[in-house]
Amino acid sequence: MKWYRKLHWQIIIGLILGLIWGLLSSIAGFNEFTSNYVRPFGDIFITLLKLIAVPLVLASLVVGVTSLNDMTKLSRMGGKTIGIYMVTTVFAITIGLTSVNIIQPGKTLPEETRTSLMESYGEGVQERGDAADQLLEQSPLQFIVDIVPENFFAAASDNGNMLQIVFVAVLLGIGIVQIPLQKSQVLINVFEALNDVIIKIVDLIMKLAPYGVFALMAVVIIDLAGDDIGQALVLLKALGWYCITVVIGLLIHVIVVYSSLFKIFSKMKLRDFFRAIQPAVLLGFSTSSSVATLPVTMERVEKNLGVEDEVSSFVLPVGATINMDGTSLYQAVAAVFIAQALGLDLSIAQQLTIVLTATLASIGAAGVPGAGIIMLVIVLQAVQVPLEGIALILGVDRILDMLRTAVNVTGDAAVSVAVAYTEGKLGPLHFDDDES
Ligand code: DAS
Repeated sequence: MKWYRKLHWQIIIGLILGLIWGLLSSIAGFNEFTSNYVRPFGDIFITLLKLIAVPLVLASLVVGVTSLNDMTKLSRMGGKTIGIYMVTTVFAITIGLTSVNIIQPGKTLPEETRTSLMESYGEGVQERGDAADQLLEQSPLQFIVDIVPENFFAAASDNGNMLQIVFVAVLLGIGIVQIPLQKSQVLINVFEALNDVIIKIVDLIMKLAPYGVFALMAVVIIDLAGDDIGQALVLLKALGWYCITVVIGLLIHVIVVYSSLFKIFSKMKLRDFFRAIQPAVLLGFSTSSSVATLPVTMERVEKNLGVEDEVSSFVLPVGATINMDGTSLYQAVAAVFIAQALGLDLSIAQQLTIVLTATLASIGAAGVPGAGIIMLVIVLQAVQVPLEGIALILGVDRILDMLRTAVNVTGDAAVSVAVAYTEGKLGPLHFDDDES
């Protein structure tokens, strides 16, 4: 099989060509053409993946729950899953805080710039302030209340509410196993067949990935650069350091935390792990959506990492919404960067508050593009950093969203390996040499 026929190479080529197209478009001034005739293909691709995410989660979770022949397994696995997810999230935030306090990207701005930023950042992000007020009017446990949908079909239509789909699917699965098998078998067969059909549809959609990813990257570049690249040079330099801080934090987290996780559970080599889930990580990067990537994450975790579907169909949908190591690390860095850029010093107590609020904010963030920066308002409000500072980092948020979503997807897959290993449901690794 020639290398360029392999899907992940095609996705990488799509990414690179998209970057080149975006830069040429900004420099040669045909952004309007790109926006009108390239952007739609990226939108179609993401929409297709979101279309398939809800039926996939429903079918795979019902199949997963009904295959757990005794309910104790579900509660045991649920507790283990949530526990490991929370531990990796706290590690992520701690790594984020350490890197931003050592590199101090916000302090690369000249003193006079920081002072003027503190004065001038009052306009332009009021709507984020409103979002913050709404979020903060809610009780801290509102995100738990939001898990229970009052109407399944309404929940199924709102992609960001994947937790509600998870809730209904688990409830449906528990209901099915409570009735005699000869009655429920027909229903289980239907969901198993539906699950297989959906995985086939995912394969079809994935054939469009290189084209969708090309469009997504081109659009990211023209949105970031705009028409006049020179206007924000000083801020760009500070933003460059800010992005470097996030990237270093994410790399440390992935290399240190996930390889440590594998040393304790499964002895899997990080190299093999990434080779198995590479298309899902790349897709998370290009779509900035854990939910849209979920179908591919599930396929790679089951088919290549050897995680049995009764584990993956529970661990992954839950992880795609509440486990966002990349997002929580990013929120810690962003909050401190904005404080630094506005000339504010945060006390240790305030930084410890960031650990709690970034954990909650990442749990509450939906697995869709941009969710992390919206939930960042909770963290900023908790440490009295002006919300207006979000305007500073908006321009580069999409690129960081791509990186943190790739880490979010990686974290979900890593924890599914750990949970499967402790459940004795981890089979051998499998690499598709003939991957198309
Ligand atoms: N884009 C979100 C996701 O899908 C993460 C984020 O916005 O921080 O995981």
